[in-house]
Amino acid sequence: MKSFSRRKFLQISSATFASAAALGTINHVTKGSKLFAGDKTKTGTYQVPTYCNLCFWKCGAIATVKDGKLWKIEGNPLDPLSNGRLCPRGTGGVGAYSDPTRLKSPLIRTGARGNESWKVVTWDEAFNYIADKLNTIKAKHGPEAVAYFSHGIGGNFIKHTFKAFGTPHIFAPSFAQCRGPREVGFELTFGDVIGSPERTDIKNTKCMALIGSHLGENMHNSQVQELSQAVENGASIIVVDPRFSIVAGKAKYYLPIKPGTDMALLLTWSNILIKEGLYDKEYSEKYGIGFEQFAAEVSQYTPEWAYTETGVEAKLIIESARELARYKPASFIHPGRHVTWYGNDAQRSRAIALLNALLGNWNHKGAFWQPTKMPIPPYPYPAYPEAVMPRADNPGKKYPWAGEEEGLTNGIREATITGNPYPIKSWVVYATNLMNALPNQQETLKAIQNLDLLVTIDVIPSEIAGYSDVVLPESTYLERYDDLHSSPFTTPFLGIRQPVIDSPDDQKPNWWIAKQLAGKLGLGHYFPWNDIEDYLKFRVDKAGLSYTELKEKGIILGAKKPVYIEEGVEEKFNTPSGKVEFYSTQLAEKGFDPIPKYEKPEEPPVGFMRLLFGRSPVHTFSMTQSNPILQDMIEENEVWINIDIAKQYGIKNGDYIKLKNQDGMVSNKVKVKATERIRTDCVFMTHGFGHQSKALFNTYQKGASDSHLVTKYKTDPIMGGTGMNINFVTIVREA
Ligand SMILES: Nc1nc2c(c(=O)[nH]1)N[C@H]1C(S)=C(S)[C@@H](COP(=O)(O)OP(=O)(O)OC[C@H]3O[C@@H](n4cnc5c(=O)[nH]c(N)nc54)[C@H](O)[C@@H]3O)O[C@H]1N2
Ligand SMILES: Nc1nc2c(c(=O)[nH]1)N[C@H]1C(S)=C(S)[C@@H](COP(=O)(O)OP(=O)(O)OC[C@H]3O[C@@H](n4cnc5c(=O)[nH]c(N)nc54)[C@H](O)[C@@H]3O)O[C@H]1N2
Ligand code: SF4
Ligand SMILES: [Mo]
Repeated sequence: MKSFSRRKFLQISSATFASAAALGTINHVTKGSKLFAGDKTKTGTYQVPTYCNLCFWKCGAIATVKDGKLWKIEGNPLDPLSNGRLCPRGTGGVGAYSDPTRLKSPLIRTGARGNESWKVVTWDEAFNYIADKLNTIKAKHGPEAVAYFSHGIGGNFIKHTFKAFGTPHIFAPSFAQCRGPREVGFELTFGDVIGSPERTDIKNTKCMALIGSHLGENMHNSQVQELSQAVENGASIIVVDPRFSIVAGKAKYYLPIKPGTDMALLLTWSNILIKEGLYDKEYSEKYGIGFEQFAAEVSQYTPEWAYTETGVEAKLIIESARELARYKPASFIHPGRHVTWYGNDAQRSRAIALLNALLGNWNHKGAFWQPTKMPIPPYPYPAYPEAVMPRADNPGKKYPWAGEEEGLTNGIREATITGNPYPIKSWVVYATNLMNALPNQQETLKAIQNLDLLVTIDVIPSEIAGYSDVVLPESTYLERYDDLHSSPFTTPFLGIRQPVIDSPDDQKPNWWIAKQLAGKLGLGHYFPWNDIEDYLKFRVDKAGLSYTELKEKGIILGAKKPVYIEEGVEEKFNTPSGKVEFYSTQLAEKGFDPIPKYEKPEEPPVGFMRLLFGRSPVHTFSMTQSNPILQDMIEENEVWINIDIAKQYGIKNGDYIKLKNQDGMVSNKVKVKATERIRTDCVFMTHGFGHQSKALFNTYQKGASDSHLVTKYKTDPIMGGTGMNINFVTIVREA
């Protein structure tokens, strides 16, 4: 309670809620004012509309430059994602520019991998080195031996280079380490995915249940703004979390669930809705298939039984179920986002989808909307070469519902370690810190040892950069153009990212890197445009929109389309049966449970607690801890420990301890937050701290790294994602 950063943490969190409600009070650009897009020769003050890159939500933003200096970044009021307000991270974007740890020039490794010793080289030398190695690998092993990893829109152009190179191995951690199970669970049930931004109608809801999703710490801007609107409108919020999160403080019902037992709760809620006749009977009969089997299956899950599994009182389970039913169809169970928890995550997501089906809320106001998107024609590139070999990340389609677009990061790591089904010899890594994003760092290191070439393109010297053979410094988002942004949302829109200020050193934008590298690889014809603006203008023109207007405003809105199913219209579902699949024949055919079942989670060994983790409201993953502005707000993470457990160990708030996991892995020292706001069987810390890269000198070893302690993971048999909430830790007192 007394620690400085804890006080700040609470201030920030409540300020976020308060300010999200107070839209329009900030001093943003008034409509019609002239925006001098990209003009860096101007003295005085000018503004450039762009979109944020402090996380992958891509809020429309307006940067102000004063006498050649980057001054501030605010939300673009035209942008439907930000509504003119950025989250604290976005506002701290100025610090991405001034980060003292930034990579300045291309580097080639001189010492052993991981030693972080480098020689500075020119871009040409770096490209020659990379192209030479890639061509050798291609000649010997085929293009499939190269894997490209990226996260976020900035990876698009280099992705194009590697598709042209001929590899099918394109990866992002956002599937197998993040939201993959949710998309699979919903697709199997409704025939459609949730997508990003989530198609949740938080703004209009009357009742929403959050299963872990810690909105308010998870700062995805639009959702947090909508949440604060919902709270203001008096919506009932139900929070299910072993930890009393920030949003739990806004909840009507808080269910302090035993970690890993959510399936018991979800199936029991379903049973209550059916038994008490509170579900949408007409909807289930008309649109559902296998409802009878589902009802029979869940009838075994009683609230009294659920109490023994979840630790949540039967009365609370019943009341919260009734609350959800009371407001249907304007009530829903939020599908969550980071759902790779226990390895049965696709089934848990299916249980969430099925509960929503019982509420008859799919594509209904106050629950889920149907996405609309501004159609922007793609650039007419030559066709990519066909892959000769089948993918190596999911041999024999062992995981039938593994996504191909984002691939199985963990699967390709496995193939790199074993050489099966064939050798993988190079990783090219753009804007993802694989050392921290993937569970089990030792496995990642093992895979790296088998590579002939590891290239990282980053803005700062991340951990994965530290193990790379070549490191390429990218210009930050404030210094570059990027691909056009049109996400599926409630309003179709188009956004542009454009340079606000010059790069301070020898950093270059991703599109330039992609094009140069393609040239060196003999693939120059895949980049028929000369300059990024030719590319952007071409696509915007083709869409029948004005490039000049886009540059000036940053955002162009499309015509609104209906986002809810209209009253009386026959609903359609893109499942094999054309119905909402309470019973999944698809799953049954592949040998999986057609209806989700409860499995007991593994218990912690004596003296151990489950390691849980989540988001810091002012940081993004492991990418912002060195940002001076955000660091000033929160410099290190804390470990939440139940106050009674802390007493048993004789530790108090503000003490430093270490954590040791079930495999003997010991963390950095980390500050204790002894609190009643967490159960006794788990501890919690925010992800991304405890950096091991020495070159991140201003954040090196500050706080502890959850990634370091996540040595164990459980692979989801349906989609291949990595459940990571299955590690246990014990407390090691500092001497
Ligand atoms: N500030 C900030 N915001 C972000 C991000 C960021 O880096 N920084 N990243 C974004 C991204 S990509 C993602 S995926 C999201 C992730 O954010 P969310 O999807 O909202 O959250 P999770 O990581 O799933 O869950 C963390 C919460 O789940 C609780 N929890 C842990 N185990 C269990 C359990 O067994 N049962 C239940 N019911 N709860 C449990 C934890 O106590 C914690 O409150 O955040 C997004 N927003
Ligand atoms: N233990 C553990 N593992 C997790 C999670 C967790 O909570 N705990 N969360 C999971 C989730 S939900 C997700 S989505 C993933 C996220 O995983 P990642 O997307 O890998 O997230 P980061 O670790 O922040 O790595 C992002 C990297 O991009 C770099 N970067 C930032 N901006 C730019 C840019 O403009 N250009 C370039 N070239 N690089 C840039 C950053 O410096 C950083 O090194 O991690 C997953 N893994
Ligand atoms: S949610 Fe925050 S960090 Fe992410 S894009 Fe929006 S303003 Fe930037
Ligand atoms: Mo994520």
